[in-house]
Amino acid sequence: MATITEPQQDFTILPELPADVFTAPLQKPAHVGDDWVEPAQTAYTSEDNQIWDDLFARQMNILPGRAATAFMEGLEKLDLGRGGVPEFGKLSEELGTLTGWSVIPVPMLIPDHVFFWHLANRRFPAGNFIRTRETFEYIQEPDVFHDVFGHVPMLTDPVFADYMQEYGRAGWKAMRYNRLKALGSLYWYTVEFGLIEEAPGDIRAYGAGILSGPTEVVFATQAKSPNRIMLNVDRVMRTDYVISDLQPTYFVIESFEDLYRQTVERDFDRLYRNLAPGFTYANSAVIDVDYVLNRGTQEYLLRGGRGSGAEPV
Ligand code: HBI
Ligand code: FE
Repeated sequence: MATITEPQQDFTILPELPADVFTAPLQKPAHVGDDWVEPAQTAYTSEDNQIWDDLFARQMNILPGRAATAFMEGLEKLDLGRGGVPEFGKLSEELGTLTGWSVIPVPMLIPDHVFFWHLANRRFPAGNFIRTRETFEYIQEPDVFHDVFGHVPMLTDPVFADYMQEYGRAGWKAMRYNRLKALGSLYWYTVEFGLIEEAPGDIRAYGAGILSGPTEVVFATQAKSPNRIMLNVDRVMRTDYVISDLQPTYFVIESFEDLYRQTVERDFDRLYRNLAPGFTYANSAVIDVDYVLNRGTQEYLLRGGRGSGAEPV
């Protein structure tokens, strides 16, 4: 098979999305440009700020001992509990000093190639809006609490910060091979739902999807249902994912250096050429090459998951 040659790798220029590349269509609001960046951060009401404070307090009751050390240190470095929704300008200044990242406001989910482009330039797109009391427990869309509380602390870790940028840069190649979904799976199982084994048997969460809600923190690190498998980038990119319920499987890294190394050393050309069009493995599958830390009972999934009101055991 012919090798697909790389395009000019100028990551400062927003790439064109070819019409024949598969990605979810999103309706761009009229007030944002092609970069999808909001002209300004939302002016939050006092109720909005109170929601942030209550969400913050709730998570701080659950996270110690369950969240990765790097995450807890990031929260502290950025002082995200100073009260109210953080101001992105100030946050970007502080984060810029630490690792050169900034936080920019976006209205909603943005297209994959625009998202990758921002990451490749060390800009983290964060949802502008905040959830309401009605959706306090669970929302599927990324709001400012998920994005800023969940993601931004990890960007204070120099190695993780580099991983995120490399991830964004990898988007160009995924687009050329029409494999954005496969690369999305790597994001899902690391940045959103990743676990790290900090010491033998000491499993902590570093994924923002876990850390920004109350239920999955305990489920991911302690429950009997899910599989916990050592991360293999090649395997993860062949694995399906669902966005509407607790995960049947979590992938565990030994260190952020290891995650970074596995990703930059991966021969993505070879991987993309060999991938089937869809995903090969179900999200609950355990396969023979896996290094399994815990084989889950899948009780939660088998009892019907979120829709059935099953206990997250
Ligand atoms: N948009 N606002 C926002 N936040 C995301 O996390 C995000 C996105 N668009 C696309 C996207 N993520 C995916 O490319 C990744 O989940 C792989
Ligand atoms: Fe997220």
